[in-house]
Amino acid sequence: MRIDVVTLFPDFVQQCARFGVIGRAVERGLLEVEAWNPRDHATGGYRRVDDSVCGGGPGMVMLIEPLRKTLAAARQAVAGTAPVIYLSPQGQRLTQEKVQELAGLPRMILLCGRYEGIDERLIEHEVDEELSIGDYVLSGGELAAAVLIDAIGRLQEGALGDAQSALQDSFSDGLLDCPHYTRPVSHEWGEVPAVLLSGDHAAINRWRRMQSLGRTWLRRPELLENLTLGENDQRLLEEFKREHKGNTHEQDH
Ligand code: 9WO
Repeated sequence: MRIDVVTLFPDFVQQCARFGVIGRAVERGLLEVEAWNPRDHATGGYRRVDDSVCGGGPGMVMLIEPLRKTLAAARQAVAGTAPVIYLSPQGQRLTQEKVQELAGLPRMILLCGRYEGIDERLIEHEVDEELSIGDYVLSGGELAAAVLIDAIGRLQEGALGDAQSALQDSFSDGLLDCPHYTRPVSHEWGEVPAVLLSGDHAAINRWRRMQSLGRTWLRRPELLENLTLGENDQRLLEEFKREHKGNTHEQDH
């Protein structure tokens, strides 16, 4: 997969693709990340990429033409259509389902704004989708682009080792992850749950599923509203709720 990023800070974006799982995916040719700087396509002595806000108000707005030329250059770089995705607080909220959809594309172009934003006419004519990683305003779209590159990059086939299969990701089925433990088995802060030491993989998988369901119920119940749980999952969640109520009752005394 190839991701082209239009950004005033290309070094930042390239650095984000150099480490860990994403760095290895790039080294293995599973992922390609290219950055394009609108300042390279700005004209005039000052190579302006922004201008004052029409109607007055604080800050600056990114100009149409440098972005238009940069997008044209990015499209021309590699054949094939690529959706243009603008990272903005006004976008559709990013979900794992959306990440999985995007991870299946051969190419995409990410557009990162700065200042107060981008001239609306550029968005209307060039942007296919707006995506938000959360309801907060950052200094620019680059960190959101880095999040998207990471979430998509780790889903590229071969990016994760077998032991880290993305298919095991709890969020891949809409649930929160189960707790994880490592050595020492005994610590002043507690013991590793015995089931994880039992070698009984069916029991371990059952415990992990119950923990994912239970944690989702406790911490993000709204996620369960979007899911249709099978009979087994419903039984596991009920068992978790009974145990949780029992523990909470103990804690009250
Ligand atoms: C700046 C600003 C200042 C005062 C009042 C309102 C304001 N809105 C903005 C603003 O949205 N600036 C953006 C900066 C313009 C587009 C790029 N920037 C950005 C993207 N900030 N936060 C994001 C972002 C992207 C994806 N998901 C969450 C946040």
